[in-house]
Amino acid sequence: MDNLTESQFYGPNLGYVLELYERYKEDPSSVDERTRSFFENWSPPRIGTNGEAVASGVDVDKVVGAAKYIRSIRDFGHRAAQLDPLGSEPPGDPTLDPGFHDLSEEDLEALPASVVNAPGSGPIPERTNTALEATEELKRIYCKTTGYDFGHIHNSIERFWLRDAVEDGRFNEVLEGKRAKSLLKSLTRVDIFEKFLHRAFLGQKRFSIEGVDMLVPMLNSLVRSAATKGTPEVVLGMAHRGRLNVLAHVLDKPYAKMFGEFQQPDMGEKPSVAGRPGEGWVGDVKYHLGIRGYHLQEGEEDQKVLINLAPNPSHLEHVNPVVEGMARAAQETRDEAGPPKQDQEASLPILIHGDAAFPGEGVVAETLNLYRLPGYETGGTIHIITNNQLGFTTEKEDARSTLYASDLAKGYEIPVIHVNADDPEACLAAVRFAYAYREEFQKDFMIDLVGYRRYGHNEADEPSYTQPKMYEIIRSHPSARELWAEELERRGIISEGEAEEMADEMREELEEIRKNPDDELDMEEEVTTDEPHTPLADVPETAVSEERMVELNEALLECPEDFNPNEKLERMFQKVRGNLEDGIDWAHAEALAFATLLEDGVPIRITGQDTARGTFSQRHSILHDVETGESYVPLQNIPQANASFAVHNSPLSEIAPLGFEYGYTLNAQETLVLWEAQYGDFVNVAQPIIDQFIVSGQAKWGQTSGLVMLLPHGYEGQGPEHSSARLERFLQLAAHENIRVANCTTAAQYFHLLRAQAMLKDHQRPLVIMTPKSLLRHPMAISDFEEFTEGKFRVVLDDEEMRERAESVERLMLCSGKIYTELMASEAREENDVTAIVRIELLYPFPDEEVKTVIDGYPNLKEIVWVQEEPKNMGAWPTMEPRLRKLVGEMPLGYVGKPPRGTPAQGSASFHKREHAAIMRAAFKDAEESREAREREVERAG
Ligand SMILES: Cc1ncc(C[n+]2csc(CCOP(=O)(O)OP(=O)(O)O)c2C)c(N)n1
Repeated sequence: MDNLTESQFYGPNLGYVLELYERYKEDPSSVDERTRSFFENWSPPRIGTNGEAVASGVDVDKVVGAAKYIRSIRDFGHRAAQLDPLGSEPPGDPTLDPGFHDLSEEDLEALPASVVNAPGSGPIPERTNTALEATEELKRIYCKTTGYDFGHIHNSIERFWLRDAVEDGRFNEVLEGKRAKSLLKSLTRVDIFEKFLHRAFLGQKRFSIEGVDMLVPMLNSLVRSAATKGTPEVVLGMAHRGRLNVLAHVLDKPYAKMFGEFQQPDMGEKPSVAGRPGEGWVGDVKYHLGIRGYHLQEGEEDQKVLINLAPNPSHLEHVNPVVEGMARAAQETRDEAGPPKQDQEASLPILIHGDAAFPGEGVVAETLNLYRLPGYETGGTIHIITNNQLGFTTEKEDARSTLYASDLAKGYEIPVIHVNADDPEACLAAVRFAYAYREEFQKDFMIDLVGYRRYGHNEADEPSYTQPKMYEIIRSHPSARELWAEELERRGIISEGEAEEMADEMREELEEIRKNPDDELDMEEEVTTDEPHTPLADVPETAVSEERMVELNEALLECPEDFNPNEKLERMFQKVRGNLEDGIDWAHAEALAFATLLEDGVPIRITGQDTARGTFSQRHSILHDVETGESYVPLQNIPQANASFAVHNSPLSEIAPLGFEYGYTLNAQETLVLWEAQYGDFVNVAQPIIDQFIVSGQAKWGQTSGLVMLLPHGYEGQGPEHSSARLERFLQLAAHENIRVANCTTAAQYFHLLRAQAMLKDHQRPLVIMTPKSLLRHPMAISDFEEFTEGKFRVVLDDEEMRERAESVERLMLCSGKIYTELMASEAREENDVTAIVRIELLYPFPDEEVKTVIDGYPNLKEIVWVQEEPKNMGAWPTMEPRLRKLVGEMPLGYVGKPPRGTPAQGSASFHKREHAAIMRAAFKDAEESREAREREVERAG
């Protein structure tokens, strides 16, 4: 127990009591009656020399104790709330006992409510007289079936808003008449649908919602709020749990369609949601499928909300950043120059989480961290944890180190409501609360919906192997529908037997649809109609006229009159970018590509770690005034622009930022969206987003994306984590033209490639570009002006010098990326007049025809060698080898590069140098030398 002294009392409470006392003395009627009668027998304490209160006529400790007691109820009341429908004992808290504060009922009875509440301290003192009444009322509010967990919110305006909203009960509604019955109807649909599926499709996985049934009415309430507000889109992300019920009762997916999917579990042949049968289509299990459906607010045509349920992979929680990106894209308009214009009311993101996955998966924290960042904020996401108190078979003690499943949210100052899933009115109050908070503060809100899981993890799983006691309780625990029906009977809103009639009707309806499914199938559904074949070999024309280029370049070099640029940067810009005729380097080419696209009306968004400046100090897309620190973005200010340009530094993470950009592309198909990795090596941190969305989204869900990934790649002696963007992984994942993978070597090639990607709107595919580091400024990567004003992206670059004397060429070196510049610069090249060096700039889709044409153009070839700087088990070789073998027929095909390794690059710069010199030597060894001898050459260098 706290050892309170009077001196501790000196502070806000004493000040307040004294102030109240002064008011009372001046005008007794200015305080309420209870306070008046209290002051009649009270004399103020004297203040000691150190400011402490000494000797008073009132027991100051009691006042302090009461104030602390009230504070404890507000902050820790949730620990005593009955949150578990299965009736487990709440953890409680000693401070929730008045005795802890040395208070008896009589003490509290003797204090007026206002004495222990500072002015403006909420609505409770207004409706109670004594401190006893006030504390009892507070306990009724804070310790019932809702736990208000707000103690971590520091902002005082938010804190007071939250406290007042809880205590004046503005979101509570005791449901009556039609509204109470409508909820029963909704719970009946939820419950009977699951029971029907359970019986009709025995043993099939459906990840039943039962135990957190209120999720459906809660989501519908949120959608209605959005509709009333005029929000055109709700973006919803969730994993397997309860998804079928949400599809049926929030998105109105026809039952017949769902039954069809149960009867035909093989989704490979007949896609049911997006896409169509075709090459590459493989479909997905039914509880991962996305869908877009419309909600129409009754009677009002203009209150139509698109509910966009993102398809999700099994990888729990990884859909979170994708949903945020989709929501942000829906909130922005991009058809004018400048930054995009965001309207946070234009979409509402909702994320449903599992109680084991939320605290467990790192992507959750990464995504939460985005919610107030300028490039990522979406005006607040509403989170609901469908907390069934189990993860598969794992109990919470093994799943998290915190009391609540939601505790991670506290670190982000997200208010949390825990609510008992068997109290429907409390659940609905929680979503109203969440929606209003988002409206007020444009921040995330968390609802921890505490329920249970009726069956095992899936319906074929036996839960009593692992949780025998829990399932003993669950077996006899009535459903939310049954409990609500009982309550309505008790309140006299429905008659006995009415609830069962409702349930019977629903059963009959479902039975009827199962028998005659065709009657129901007339649903509006959006289907992707993208062509499966997207050869980038049909490269679009992307050259830009001289005049346009010069004008855009001038506009890019302009700054406002009163802007004070960094002098060094300004000098560098004028020198390197001042005259296009002097040649154009990589970053300059990128800026020009962006400028031309903006003029063409293509919006652009580019993000990544330190992307605004560029990791290698090459981009400088935001300039900073040296006097004022103000920033200026040339691409947002060129007068020719007809679309928006957004550039943002991302937080230091990969999964969530990449997932976000992928999501953004889905809802902004007209926009060129680029994500840049700091070094390409770090892209593997985002591997689940690549595997589960970027490369497979089309095959699983018919979902196309034009996302561009810029991945710095190249061996420059900087060690294992600053060398390789893991080209081999992308090439391994490439199939059925699901992505494009390029490793280009010149600024002009990069320029055309970016423009081509933006122009291939009807054939969108993610584009992976291995981008350079040293090549950013390498003379061989600088392109002549004419290369921009003529031509287009070339998938293969022939050896122009040797082409002139093709007859004399006996060896053909094929390579991709930076190693080309090294091969060209090596002494051996000068001495060797029988070897041509050809670059493959587009590695996937593999341009076999173009490569074949080049090969055929050298009639006297004796050997073809693939040269790369990566180890043999990495880089392009593992995927090039079978493709080239098919092309070259009997011709010997050799490999020159590093031996196979477990790590992509060497740890020391000198080792790197030795090895690269050996690769150069081996590459130019002529055909008489055996392949093994060449490989030994490189191995010896190690
Ligand atoms: C990243 C990841 N790890 C593991 C799994 C396997 N898995 C599927 S569901 C599940 C339990 C999830 O528990 P919870 O988050 O509480 O959701 P619930 O199924 O109980 O609703 C597990 C471990 C997965 N799908 N994804």
